[in-house]
Amino acid sequence: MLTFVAGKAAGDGRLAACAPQISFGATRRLRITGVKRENFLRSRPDVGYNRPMLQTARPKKKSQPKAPVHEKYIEAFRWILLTRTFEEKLASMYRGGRITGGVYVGKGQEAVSVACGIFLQKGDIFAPLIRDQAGRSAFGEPLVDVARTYFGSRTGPMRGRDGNIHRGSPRDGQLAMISHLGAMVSVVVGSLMAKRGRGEKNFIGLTTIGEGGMQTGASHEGMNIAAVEHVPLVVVATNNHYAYSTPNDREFACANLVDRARGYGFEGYELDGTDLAQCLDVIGTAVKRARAGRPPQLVVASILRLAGHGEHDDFSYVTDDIRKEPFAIDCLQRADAFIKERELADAGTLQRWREEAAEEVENAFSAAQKEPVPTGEEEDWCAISTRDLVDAIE
Ligand SMILES: Cc1ncc(C[n+]2csc(CCOP(=O)(O)OP(=O)(O)O)c2C)c(N)n1
Ligand SMILES: [Mg+2]
Repeated sequence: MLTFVAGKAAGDGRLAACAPQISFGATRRLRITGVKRENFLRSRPDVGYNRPMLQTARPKKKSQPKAPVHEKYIEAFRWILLTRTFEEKLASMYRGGRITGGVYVGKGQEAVSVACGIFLQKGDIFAPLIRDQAGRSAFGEPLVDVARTYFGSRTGPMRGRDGNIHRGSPRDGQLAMISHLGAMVSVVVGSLMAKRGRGEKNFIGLTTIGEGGMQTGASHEGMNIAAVEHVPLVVVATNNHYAYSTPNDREFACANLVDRARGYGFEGYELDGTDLAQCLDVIGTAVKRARAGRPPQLVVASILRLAGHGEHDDFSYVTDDIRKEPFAIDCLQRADAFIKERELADAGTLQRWREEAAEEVENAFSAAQKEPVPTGEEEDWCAISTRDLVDAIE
């Protein structure tokens, strides 16, 4: 089994460093023996937070032509912009007491997420998690349906029965997430097996998971059965360095999560999730390979969660040192700088995109706010039945 490791993109945002610089060969392996467990990752210069990512990109010479920009770069950037604008508004409404229940945002994670949704086609299955608004939007979820879910509108996809993020649209291939971490992997595997059994062709499934969720028994079982059944699955794991307030060194002891790909029978890739170009290249490649019948694909992205676990969490446990790490760069700011540097859009166009995003967000919230919530007497509420959901599985 080959393991692919994408190199770390150059910090100056050059695409040359982000184009598919995928080196074929085994990832570096570390044998750690006789090391005191407590905080041992922090004390080692070559693992955990301190481990430099593999640098496979060659320094760009002045005479080299600039690599072409990924054809989906601008589209992806605009989904990120829309998501950030939407979630900032959502967070401010939560703080103003206008949202009931929790609010969870994907700040810093949008470049990875958008790349998860943007390559999927009709007939594919997407099982997103709580930080995947960018991917959900890129795969076709109307923003008004998100606003409807948060406001409990009976017109929304969950008919006002879900408070925030467990919404889905099975008919469109977007599954509603199960809260129990890791559970979605086997749900997607089962859905893919069902599609295969029905004789469908050319479909794939993509699910996302956090580095914390990767440590659950359910995720190990799901990954194993995916490889055993050789289903066309892509698992995109985002290591945002925390599960709630638990840091990496209390979550796992292996040197690198992508090394697990080989153990499961997956093909594995590692990427810098702050770099939109690299996210598009690496996740786009994984999607293509799954569709082409390769073994299941594992992509491990590195970023820092730039918000609390939810809006109730001030994430004061994230130290200043960690906030200065390269993986703490904001993917939106980095993409904005890249667009300016490459002159992909001028300042006026960027401003227009921001205004259009703000308008779309306003429209979604104002439409959803006017809609009625469910009323107990009128609703035929069934806790476990799906018969009254707007979007039943056909
Ligand atoms: C099996 C299980 N245990 C605990 C939880 C509670 N929980 C919800 S999110 C979360 C942290 C998840 O961390 P990670 O997987 O790294 O994703 P992130 O929130 O960082 O995106 C926890 C512990 C859960 N939902 N399921
Ligand atoms: Mg995490």
